[in-house]
Amino acid sequence: MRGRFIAIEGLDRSGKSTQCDRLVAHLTETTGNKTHLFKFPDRSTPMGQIINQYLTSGVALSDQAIHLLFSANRWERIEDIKALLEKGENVVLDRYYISGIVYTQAKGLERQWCTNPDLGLPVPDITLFLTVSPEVASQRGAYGEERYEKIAFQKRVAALFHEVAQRNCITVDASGTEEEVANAINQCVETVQIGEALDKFSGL
Ligand code: FDM
Ligand code: MG
Repeated sequence: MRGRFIAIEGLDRSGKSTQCDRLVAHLTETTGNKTHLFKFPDRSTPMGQIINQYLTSGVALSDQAIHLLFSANRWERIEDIKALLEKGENVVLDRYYISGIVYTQAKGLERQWCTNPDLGLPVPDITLFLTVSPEVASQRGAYGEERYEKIAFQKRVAALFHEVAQRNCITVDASGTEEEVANAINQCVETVQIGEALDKFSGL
């Protein structure tokens, strides 16, 4: 049987990375199979390095160009992800195409335009959306260091995330303790049915 394919989405400083690490450990233990974490953007690739410069040092790129780079950065890792799933290993994603779409749409670009480059990517078995208010997130360590970590922008992203999550995600309250959030995530993940074939993303 193929591995489990789980994505975690949320605002900046919603605790995604911590929870992804915990979920990897949990899946390794409970399924007995290797579990891999992929983080998007993957800043280690050549495209990821341009993305990193854009996020951290204000390199100028048009909204369209950076959007396509974020999407290309997913496509450049997808064959590796599929191969692991087919071997029966699990894959956890720290952000995926929903982040890609809502962060760019929050800048004022059209939903359909934002969606197009990601059409055809494999759909996760479950996408968890960690909710935390932009105000609470902004109190967390090192907030404001990166380009999008501004409350007004995060509020626009949050509104889009909430709308999209209704049909595409399981929402998890991420304002509790690390332990409480991890338990809620583990419960959601246990109920997931794993189909043999991966669906192809056809829109939100
Ligand atoms: N981000 C992330 C996007 O704007 N588009 C994308 O496709 C992805 C994957 O990049 F503000 C934004 C979200 C965030 C920033 O992500 C860096 P991390 O997860 O904070 O490293
Ligand atoms: Mg961030």
